[in-house]
Amino acid sequence: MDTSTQIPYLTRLNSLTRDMQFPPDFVWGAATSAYQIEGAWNEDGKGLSIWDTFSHHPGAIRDNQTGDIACDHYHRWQEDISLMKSIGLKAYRFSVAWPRIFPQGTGKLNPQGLDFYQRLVDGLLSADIEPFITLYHWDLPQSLQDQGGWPNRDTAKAFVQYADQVSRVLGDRVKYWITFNEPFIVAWLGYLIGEHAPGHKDRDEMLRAAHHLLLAHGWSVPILRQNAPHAQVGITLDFYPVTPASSHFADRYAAWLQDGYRNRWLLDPLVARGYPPEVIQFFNYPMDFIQPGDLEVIATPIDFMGMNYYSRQIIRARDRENEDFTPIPLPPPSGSEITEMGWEVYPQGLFEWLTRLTYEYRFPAIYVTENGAAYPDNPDDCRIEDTQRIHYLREHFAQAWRALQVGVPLKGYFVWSLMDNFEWSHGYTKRFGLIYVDFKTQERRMKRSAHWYRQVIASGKLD
Ligand code: GCO
Repeated sequence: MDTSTQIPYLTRLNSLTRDMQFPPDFVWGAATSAYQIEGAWNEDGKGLSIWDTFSHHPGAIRDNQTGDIACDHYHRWQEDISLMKSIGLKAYRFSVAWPRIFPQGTGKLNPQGLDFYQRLVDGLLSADIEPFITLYHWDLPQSLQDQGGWPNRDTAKAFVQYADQVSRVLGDRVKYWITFNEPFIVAWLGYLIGEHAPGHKDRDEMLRAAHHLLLAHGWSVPILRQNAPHAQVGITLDFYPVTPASSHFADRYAAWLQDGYRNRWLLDPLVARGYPPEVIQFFNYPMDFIQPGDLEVIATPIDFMGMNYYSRQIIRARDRENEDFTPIPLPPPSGSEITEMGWEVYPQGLFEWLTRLTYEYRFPAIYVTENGAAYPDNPDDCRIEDTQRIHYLREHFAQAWRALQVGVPLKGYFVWSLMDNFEWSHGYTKRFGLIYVDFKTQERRMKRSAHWYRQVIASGKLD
């Protein structure tokens, strides 16, 4: 069935997007992460990660689900590569599970863990799919958390050893390296809000964790370049346009603070601007964990910025009249489209951030390393007609195309996610995949969006 007959806005968009041609070398991909798909949590010498521990705490995850099995990708990776091939993906972004490589975080290496990623990389290359490795997508070895985790500076040193080891072995075959995925989320949800592993609620831990994540990144950039001679090295941050709730000065200032806290806190140090001073001052942060030379290390130039984009935030000041500028997030405006996560669909924000990263921050290359949406898919459809996901992706791809027209050095785009998977504290209740996974049988089925994406990739245009 033609989706445009079902949904009027698709018809409208079809006529607008007829000529949206992408460059022939545009890297169309899909992304996943180790803990969300691999399963095999205690196999072949793997050590425990903080997510193994956290997800086993009763009440931590929706319905007490865990990533013990997840998509069982550790055993089904060949089938998964075949599916990638059917979609026609040019690239695949995945993460390496640190506790498979160093079960205790440092020290004794587990060669079986490395072997898994060698097989995966070789399989991808022989299917003509470019591997993009993320070294850290949140699954810290538990033994490093036992020694303090990211708030402890030694964890950053351990990361460098791990990055060195992985890139020594895979550096001859893997060109694209992403040090960290969303370090803000690691520090904020993990150490301040407690919604993610390790579940702590401590402001100082959050600040230290964020700093050490950046430091680990900066230290490992030259090592990756040394071990992978043609390496392109970057980092992935999550970005949100922040819109003031009104034009009142207090709301605008609160939005600026939120932008500093949520976006620029990690972005500005990466480009040698240091931590945003207005945020430090407003929240009265102690910055005593910064040692001489740290900011220079963090600002080591990178080859590309990875951008994860999902939605925006609308912010008001806590108390306008009494000049309390504390940023308060508001729900999406009434009538706006939202995804199953409750996130407002705001495609123009992708354009806003791509242009900002280009013209304000001057990154030489940018990849959208994640973008996608959760919607309730109906498995009883023999074809899973996920028209809302197609609509979401089409609208965002169109903004990427717009950005290319104004000179943004956007090189590629990774849909989140290749397949339905373990969505952190939401367990298996939120499906982001292009591929439907039946978690009881592990059967995979391409959704309509995967077929649609295959056509976009094959033609290089939105039609
Ligand atoms: C993130 C992560 C992914 C999520 C995705 C959907 O951005 O939170 O990189 O692991 O699954 O973003 O929430």
